[in-house]
Amino acid sequence: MNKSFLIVTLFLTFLCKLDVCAQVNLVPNPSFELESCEEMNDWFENGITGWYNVGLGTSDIYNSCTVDGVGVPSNFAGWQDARTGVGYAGLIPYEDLYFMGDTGWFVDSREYIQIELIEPLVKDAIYAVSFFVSVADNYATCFTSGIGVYLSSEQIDSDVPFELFDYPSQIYSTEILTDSISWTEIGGEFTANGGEIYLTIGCFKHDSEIEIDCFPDTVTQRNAYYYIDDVSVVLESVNYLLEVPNIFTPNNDNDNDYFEIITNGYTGVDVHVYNRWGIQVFTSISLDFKWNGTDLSNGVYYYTLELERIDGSIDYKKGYVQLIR
Ligand SMILES: [Ca+2]
Ligand SMILES: [Ca+2]
Ligand SMILES: [Ca+2]
Repeated sequence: MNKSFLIVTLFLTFLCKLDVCAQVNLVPNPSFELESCEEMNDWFENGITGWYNVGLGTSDIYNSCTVDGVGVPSNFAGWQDARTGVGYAGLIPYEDLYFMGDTGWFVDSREYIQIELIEPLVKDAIYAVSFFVSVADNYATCFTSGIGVYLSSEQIDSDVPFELFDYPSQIYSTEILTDSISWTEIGGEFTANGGEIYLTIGCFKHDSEIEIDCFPDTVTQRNAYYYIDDVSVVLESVNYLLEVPNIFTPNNDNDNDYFEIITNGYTGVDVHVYNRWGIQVFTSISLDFKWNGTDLSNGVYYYTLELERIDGSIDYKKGYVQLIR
């Protein structure tokens, strides 16, 4: 009996309309702005709204309300207007042999900044990911390629100062970045595995894997330094998937024992199941619902499904499911 199990499969690909989801940036505070100038003092301890330093790096935040070395447009690292707003970030994606107190010398020195996205990425959905950089030319003695974005479901962190995170950045610059006058966009498309909710910016490649170009007489402290502004993660398309069985066999043989659905791209459901007299026998608002038919008799039951898409619109499906013990 179980071998006769049939599945009704509905595959949908939905391209976002501009007015529906193309404008939603999943990065909160994408432009590194402050709620108040006092927030600046909290950067190294707790971060600013949304953003924080990773591990023991000392990435920087700049804002026009501060003149103390980290102002905008003029600051210790160089001179740059914000691309939008009045604030931006800055970090070292590459540094060779950084000496810090008595803790020693480091190769592959890196700094990173991180933020938690507004919502996790959806499996198999395609996102446009981008951010802008500009060389901080008072501080940098080198230009590099390799600075990029790593999207992960787990938060990444380290107790080792300036440790390189050896993760595969999904979006990164293959070009060496040299522009200190304007902002250069680093961007691309990313197909999500699903569940990514942390976005980290920095260089995730070893020195040997990136292009580095330093000023000729730079010997002791070779480092690149880039300002960063306007980080964006925007949904472009989703592969919506819905599989609903038309039969289930709750006899505890681990084969089709539940009425349940397989979905992708949906954020919520409202399911109702009725018997032949129109009496509701089951309901749930969990996408992971599993109904074993309780103690109901064999027969045909009627279901309705309302599924909420990630953009908030609703798909409706109704049909019959057969219960056979
Ligand atoms: Ca900004
Ligand atoms: Ca500049
Ligand atoms: Ca079964």
